[in-house]
Amino acid sequence: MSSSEYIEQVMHDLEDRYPGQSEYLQAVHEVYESIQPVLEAHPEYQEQAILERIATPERLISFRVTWQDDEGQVHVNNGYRVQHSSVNGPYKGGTRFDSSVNPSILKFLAFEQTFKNSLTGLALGGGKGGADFNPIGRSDAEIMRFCQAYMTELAKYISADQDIPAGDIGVGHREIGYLYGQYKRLQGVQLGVLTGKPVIAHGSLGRSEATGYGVMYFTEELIKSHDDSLQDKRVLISGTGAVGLHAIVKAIQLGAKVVAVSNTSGTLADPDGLDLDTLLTVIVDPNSDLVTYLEAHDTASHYKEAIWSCDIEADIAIPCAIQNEINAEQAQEIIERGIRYVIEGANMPSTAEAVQCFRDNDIIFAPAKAANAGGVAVSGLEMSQNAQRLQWTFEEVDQQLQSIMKDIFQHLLDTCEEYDLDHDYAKAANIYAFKRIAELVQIQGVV
Ligand code: 2IT
Repeated sequence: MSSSEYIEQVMHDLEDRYPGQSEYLQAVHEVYESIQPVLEAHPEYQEQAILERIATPERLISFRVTWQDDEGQVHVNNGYRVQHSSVNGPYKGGTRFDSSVNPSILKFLAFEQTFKNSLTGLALGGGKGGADFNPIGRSDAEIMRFCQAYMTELAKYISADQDIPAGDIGVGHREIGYLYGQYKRLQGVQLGVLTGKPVIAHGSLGRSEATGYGVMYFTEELIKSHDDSLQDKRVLISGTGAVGLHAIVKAIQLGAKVVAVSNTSGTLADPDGLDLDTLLTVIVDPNSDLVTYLEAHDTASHYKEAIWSCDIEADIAIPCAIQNEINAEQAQEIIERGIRYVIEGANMPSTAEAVQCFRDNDIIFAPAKAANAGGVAVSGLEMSQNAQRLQWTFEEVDQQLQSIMKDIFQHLLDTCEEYDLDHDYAKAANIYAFKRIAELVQIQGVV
């Protein structure tokens, strides 16, 4: 069978086995359509079923989470942990609490995480977990009981050397604190069993900022390599969670103008650039939303629509909200409004059709698995600090983050050159990570 037939057969097989797991199939397809040159150089990968072994999670743990709300009502949620790949180290990846969580979404995230983690150069395998629990509107006590119930099941499967969860959408310092406390109650002290811990609980300085800052460090490298600069570039950023918030801060620090931001309360825009101090006050206050910004700056505008559907001119788009937030139609529209660079801050925020549209229009596109790897990279540094029983300074962590993001971009440039990919950084990230993972699978034998 030719290598393209092999890829096609594996994709057909996955579609037959996992009908309806659209996000998972989308993520695998995006990688496997890029790696034909590697398969051609390694015909033995077919007999060894390397594609099947890389796409299939080593383990998918699924459990019931039973908890009681403040009124005494008992609820049942579905909890999961996808232990996708351990070939590059212990399973590592975040935890998402959101009503959209299902096996397809967690399998896509764990698959992506495996590739992302291998790009960091650290010894990290891939995993992801979560629950279809919606934390919005829940009291602190309810969040604590939910986290305790979730960890009561999960604790059986994780440890500092085996599987190290962190946060993601719906899981921040507070949740990690409760999850950590419950793990300790059940299994004893293990500092490094979770990352993204509050700094006082021996989390890493700079972990909260790492994904957003990393996205901007990566963007700076990429723009420089195109003989361009971030200075005064007009930037659109969706999402005001941990990733979006810190991307906004770093973008402005690096000289760019953030001309629009968005979250579930709509889109806020100012063609002259939004004011960082007011924006920070509005974003971090749980009792206000983006409209509040207008009280201090009436030159700005607020729209109810998603940022990608608003008529705002800009140079760079940085989607930091959620998977598949940019569809083909919106991709076409933002290109018409002047966007030349798209850097993914969220995991897989562009649909396959949107990515194709960027490619067809020569937009410089950076995939999440490279651009947002700074978060998990600093999680890796948190594991090192916990193992050393030391806490590094913010500057030390930030320095290492910058150097990791620079190295990732360099790997993409080198891969583009080696495989004659022009500036197809998505393909380069897939090829670079796939080569490493495939070799790791091979050298560890048939297991
Ligand atoms: O998507 C991601 O890379 C994360 N949610 C961070 C994972 C981690 O283990 O820090």
